[in-house]
Amino acid sequence: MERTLVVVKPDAMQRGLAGEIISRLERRGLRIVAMKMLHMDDAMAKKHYAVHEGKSFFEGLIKYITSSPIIAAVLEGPKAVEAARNTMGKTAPTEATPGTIRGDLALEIGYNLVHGSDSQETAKNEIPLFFTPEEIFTYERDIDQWIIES
Ligand code: DAT
Ligand code: MG
Repeated sequence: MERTLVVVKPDAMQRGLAGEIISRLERRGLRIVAMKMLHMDDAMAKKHYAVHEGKSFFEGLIKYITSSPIIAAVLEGPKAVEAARNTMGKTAPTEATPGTIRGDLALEIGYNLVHGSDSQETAKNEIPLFFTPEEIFTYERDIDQWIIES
């Protein structure tokens, strides 16, 4: 089953939106298979956002993502990457459709509340930075038979 990394970013934690964000993804049908709260340090942030190194917003992004504790989670489901990204909405919140997390709850690109892996390959690289294999659970929910076609 496909997996994706979700991070509830510092602004969401400060605004008390962690439950709302996780709830929207969970209600969509995605299965939580790992979750933890942590405060990312500089080195971890730079690894996570390595692809953006050298861009004008990189330093601000590192400062922001390390400014407060965050919640990291691995969510699982059919097309989990696409489902999570669509539920989050476009990167720039003013371009995000109403009904999405960013479209409903955010205004600025630098405070867009949530991170989601952008491909299966990215997810496979991002997840091990946050979780050991033992911290990721394999299980089924009774309700899965009404959410996930076998
Ligand atoms: P996403 O988080 O939707 O995957 P991304 O990977 O392109 O977007 O960028 C990572 C984060 O960096 C993004 O959530 C917010 C910030 N960011 C991206 N582009 C930016 C820009 N042009 N100006 C300021 N911040 C930006
Ligand atoms: Mg990205």
